[in-house]
Amino acid sequence: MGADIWFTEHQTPDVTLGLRIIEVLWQEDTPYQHLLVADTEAYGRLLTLDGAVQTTDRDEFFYHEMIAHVPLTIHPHPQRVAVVGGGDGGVIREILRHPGVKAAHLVEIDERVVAVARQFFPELSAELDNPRAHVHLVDGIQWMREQGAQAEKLDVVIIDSTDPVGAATGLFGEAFYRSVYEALAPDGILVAQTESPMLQPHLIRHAQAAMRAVFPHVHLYLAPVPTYPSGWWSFSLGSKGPQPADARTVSLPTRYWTPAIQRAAFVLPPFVSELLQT
Ligand code: AG3
Repeated sequence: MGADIWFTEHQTPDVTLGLRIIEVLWQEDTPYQHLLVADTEAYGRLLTLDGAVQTTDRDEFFYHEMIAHVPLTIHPHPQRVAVVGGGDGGVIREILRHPGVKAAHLVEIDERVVAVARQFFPELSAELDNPRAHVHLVDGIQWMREQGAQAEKLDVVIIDSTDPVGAATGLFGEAFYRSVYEALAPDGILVAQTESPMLQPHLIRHAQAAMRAVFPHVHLYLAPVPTYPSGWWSFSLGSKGPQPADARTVSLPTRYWTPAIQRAAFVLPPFVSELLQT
């Protein structure tokens, strides 16, 4: 039994997650947020930003596999992919498992997240040095606006943001989704993490409505992420054409994602589908 030191995330004013800490390895205030790395008894190494769990060594695969492989198999032939946020590199790692992908862009505003991930999360960040990965340490909102004017369009855009507070709020709105739409090729697909159906239903409703104002096809899918608020997470998918039912069956070295899990993830319980009716 370890020392009695706990990390506590105040997920809502009324709900917390507590993880027993073995050792705090790093803490700093970056220009954007408070960053902490610690080893925990239950979930291994932990990364938090402004007190919110971003990832742990033991449960990162649920989230990174489900945010990456779902759009990459629904798209018929993804070659150019961009991730906004996700400075830890976990989504890039999953994207690069698809041999057809020629370029995976990471657009992260906080260079300290990338640096700390390289130091403390070698398995997550290893693929950032892959020649197919391109790291841009800039504001994703601005970068996406500029992409619309580029001749080469993106096939898949993945928003791996923090919660919609502070700087990340703009990543959940109609204006940003419109710039993603402009940056996407004709078959393009957007996926964004959209928080917990149990604890943030209003946020899902808001993000889905904003996406529907821009994309002709909008879907929601669900997956467990044990250390995130309520342990159950949502992803919103906007598509210019390809549909979840068209997903290619590919074989990948995964621990949670499979083609059957993916099909099941789009089956929504009634209280969640009700959220989507405006
Ligand atoms: N980005 C989504 C984190 C949201 C978690 N929210 C919370 N704990 N309150 C994770 C980044 C992983 N690449």
